[in-house]
Amino acid sequence: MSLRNDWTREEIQTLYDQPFLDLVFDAQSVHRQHFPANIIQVSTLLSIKTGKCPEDCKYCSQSAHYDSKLEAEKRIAVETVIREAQAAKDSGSSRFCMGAAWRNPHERDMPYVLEMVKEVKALGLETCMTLGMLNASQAERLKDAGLDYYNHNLDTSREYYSHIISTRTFDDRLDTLDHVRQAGMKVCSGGIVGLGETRNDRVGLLHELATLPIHPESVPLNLLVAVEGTPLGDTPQLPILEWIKTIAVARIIMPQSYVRLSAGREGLSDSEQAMAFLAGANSIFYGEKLLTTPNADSSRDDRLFETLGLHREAPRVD
Ligand code: SAM
Ligand code: DTB
Ligand code: SF4
Repeated sequence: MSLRNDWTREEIQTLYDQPFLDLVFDAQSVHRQHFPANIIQVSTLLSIKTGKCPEDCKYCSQSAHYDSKLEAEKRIAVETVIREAQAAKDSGSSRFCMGAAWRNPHERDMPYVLEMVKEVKALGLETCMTLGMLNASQAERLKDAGLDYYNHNLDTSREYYSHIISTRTFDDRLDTLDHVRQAGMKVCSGGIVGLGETRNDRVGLLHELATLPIHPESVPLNLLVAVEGTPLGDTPQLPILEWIKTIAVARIIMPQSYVRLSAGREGLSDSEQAMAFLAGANSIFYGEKLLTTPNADSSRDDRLFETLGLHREAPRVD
């Protein structure tokens, strides 16, 4: 199947409406046309500046608007980041993703993040950052320092966006993605399911991602981690099969993108994760913590890889 950027919402809806086994079978078939079977890309996350974020994302433990009991931390030292990155490499991760709870990086933060990119890259890891909105010049400087990927999620449909975040717009997100592309970096962009959105919003999110001029190379699909103290702290869990369907549809409409099982893996059984891989997911976040919430246990992930006969992808560094 060739790459398409003209998917309609109706076509995406129709994919969701197929019998579950047909959908998962098609997704795995598409997956095998574009990727080697049984290879999973593994990323490790680190929060380089935690909490007190001025944005009001209703799901987030780090927003200053809510009382999530999270302990805020100032920027952590570059040496600490490098130590963590080396440990991530030693445990088999190919990409190191550094996240900051900023609306956007200030100019005074740029030397700090640029140095970090250079040093993490020098370890032979792929580099990724998620720092909020970027202007064109910041994107270019990150690219020049050696940043491979920039993570900036669309998170939900355009229509539902203002129900979840009021301090920025959906178009602000698209502008940053455009700056990242123009600078020549790879795009990591996906979303969250289980925010209380409808199926139609999930269709809308996938439609926005799959009709970008170039598909994001990496599509993280997060299952809401309901954090106490945030407005979504009591949200009932989305049925897991709906999440698996979302993965399968993403795999079919963006066949060359890595689809990442992101937040929310901690509570899933081995069989549920195996089904997500069958539906075409081929990437995970590995390590004890995501940014601020617990992740699936590393030794459990190692056993799961062993049981399923999955192998880690090596870093793809130039
Ligand atoms: N501040 C930056 C931003 O929002 O772009 C980067 C960090 S932010 C934590 C990165 C992504 O993590 C969000 O876009 C969202 O998709 C995901 N995320 C944050 N909190 C989450 C939660 N409680 N459950 C699931 N995903 C979450
Ligand atoms: C993404 O889509 N998910 C990651 C990464 N990109 C930065 C973050 C998940 C955060 C989950 C909540 C937390 O640990 O704070
Ligand atoms: Fe801030 Fe990002 Fe959390 Fe939103 S998701 S509150 S922008 S850290």
